[in-house]
Amino acid sequence: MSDQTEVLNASFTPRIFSGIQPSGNLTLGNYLGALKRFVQKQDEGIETIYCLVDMHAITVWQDPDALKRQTREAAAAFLASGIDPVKSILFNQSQVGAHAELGWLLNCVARLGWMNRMTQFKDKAGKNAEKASLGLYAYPALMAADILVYQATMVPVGDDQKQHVELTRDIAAKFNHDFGVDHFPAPEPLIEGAAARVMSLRDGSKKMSKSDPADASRINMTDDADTIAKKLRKARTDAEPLPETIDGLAERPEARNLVNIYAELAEQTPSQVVAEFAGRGFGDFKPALADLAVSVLAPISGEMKRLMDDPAEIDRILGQGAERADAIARPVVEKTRDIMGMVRSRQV
Ligand code: AQP
Repeated sequence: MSDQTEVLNASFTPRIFSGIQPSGNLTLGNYLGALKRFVQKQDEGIETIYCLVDMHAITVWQDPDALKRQTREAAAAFLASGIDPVKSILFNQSQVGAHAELGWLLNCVARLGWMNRMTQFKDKAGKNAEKASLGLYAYPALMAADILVYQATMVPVGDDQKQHVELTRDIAAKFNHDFGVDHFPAPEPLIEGAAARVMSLRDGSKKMSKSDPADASRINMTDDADTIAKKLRKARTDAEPLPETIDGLAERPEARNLVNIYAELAEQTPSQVVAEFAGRGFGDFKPALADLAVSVLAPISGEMKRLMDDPAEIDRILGQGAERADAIARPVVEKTRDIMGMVRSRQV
């Protein structure tokens, strides 16, 4: 962090914001890259705000009934992973209108050239960019609003989201500069751990993603023990045994991915994992990894099922979280409008 950023951020309450799209089954990538970190941060005594970003999910088509189910299921995944809705604020984005409102204001600050550099749009829109929604293109400005509407100073994310958090800093800096204020902090991406980018089980060059059409490419947080074992058994690897040191994994993306997953699940470093399995083949390693993954995920998926039996309770938690989130976000949006010169005379 530069000295200037440090001075700026020191004038804001330390606050963490992050979100996950309820656009399908949450994956082991979401768990290791995001949820597990969210729980650690919650327990570090910093204010933590976590959001199911349903307005991001609809940047690609979502069946309305499925979106509701996925939102509740994602909330259940947060709670089952250890998010305490008293310690943390947990809600879905669309229930706090300030996100969309600040999103528009920031659309008018962000530059087209910045958006054109965003790799996620290129990946998701693919060759058919003309047919992609305008929302998919503007997604990073809404993400900036999600973070800045809480004046959040830290954003725990997987490695794939780093570019979006950097863009958020650019938008915040341009706003502060254009209006001569220190209204927004420069949020820091927190990217930690061996599994900051969990890769697809079928292709070590692609990240594990909940919207990958191939279910075998990922482990879903709700997969049962047999499914997890089967997916890992079939995971693409090479024929070599595991090397003596992690340097030996440099040109072996699929093997490296499985070692990183093992390390993160076992709370070890990749070097420790390689030292334990050195010289052994995947016939030994994959079943050990499957047992470990099941031991971590089975209690979480069991608790998710229990929570999903009472969707009204999940809705109550999200509603209460939205109230608390709105109390922080509303004054920030109002101040933003004041700074930008919009008349505010309505009595509320
Ligand atoms: N494979 C991954 N490895 C590590 N972290 C990951 N995250 C997602 N996939 C991995 C982290 O999870 C958080 C929420 O991401 P998201 O679901 O909102 O969006 P995404 O990054 O676009 O994830 P998906 O699974 O690929 O979603 P779809 O398929 O709907 O686009 C973020 O912190 C992300 O880094």
